[in-house]
Amino acid sequence: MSTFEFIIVERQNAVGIIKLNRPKLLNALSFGVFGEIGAAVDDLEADDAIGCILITGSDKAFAAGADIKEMQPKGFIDMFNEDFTSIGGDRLARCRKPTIAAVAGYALGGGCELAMMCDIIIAADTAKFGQPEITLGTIPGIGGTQRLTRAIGKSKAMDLCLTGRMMDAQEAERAGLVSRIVPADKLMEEALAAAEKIASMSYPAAAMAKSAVNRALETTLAEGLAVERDLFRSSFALEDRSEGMAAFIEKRKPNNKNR
Ligand code: CO8
Repeated sequence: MSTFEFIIVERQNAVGIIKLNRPKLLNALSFGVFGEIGAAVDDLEADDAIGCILITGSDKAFAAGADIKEMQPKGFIDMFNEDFTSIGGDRLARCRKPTIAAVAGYALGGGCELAMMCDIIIAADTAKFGQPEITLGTIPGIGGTQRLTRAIGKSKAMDLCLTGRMMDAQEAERAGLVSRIVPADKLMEEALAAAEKIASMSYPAAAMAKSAVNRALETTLAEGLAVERDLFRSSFALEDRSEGMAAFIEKRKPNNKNR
């Protein structure tokens, strides 16, 4: 089990919670923070008791971006040599277990990119999303031009990446970036309820659904439909599938064994 300086990791029932914990710097994502997120995902993914991972920040900021003070003195070769896509950052996107970002306050730059690495973004009504890197003379580096464009389309992604403006929770929901908006004081309650619901499902079925939805972003419709069909058929090899249908017929809750 890893120990952490910049994040707090808790387990609540079957949910693993990663809370970014640099409140004075609005959870600025230093290389240390990214490394710890990666280690926490490793731990939670390996833990059979965990069925869903929830990442969150503070009331004021999910994360206000990569740590500008840490990056400022670096040159091209420093950033070229930093493996910032495989640590923490993209590690979350490669997590096999379902992931939720619970976002209140600022989710800017790397913060917005971190949220977009999750399967679902639940936003407090205080959430603000943006890719302000252009104002610093740089561009998004861990998915802001790619995942954002796929999520909200070219025109709005260009608008955000070229002007650096922020969009509020309502605009983000209309644009399809977030799945739902909840009152700020209910964010953790609602996000945890969603995470616990997901964790109560058959884990292999959830992994299949996640894998199939993600494939939709990477491939043609015909190829994606073929993948979906194969995974659907494969689910008939699961004990949980047989149990789930029997439970429906017998009007009782399924007893998932995650196999
Ligand atoms: N990095 C470092 N420190 C930060 C950051 C940041 N991203 N954001 C805020 N802080 C610090 C401030 O410097 C301040 O520290 P101090 O008290 O020591 O001066 C403290 O947090 C509080 O911030 P503010 O006083 O500025 O708070 P305000 O409420 O006035 O403003 C804002 C809040 C609007 C969020 C403002 O802080 C802001 O604009 N922050 C920067 C946002 C930004 O530009 N983010 C993009 C960063 S670049 C990036 O994310 C590239 C990602 C590519 C991947 C890289 C992998 C390594």
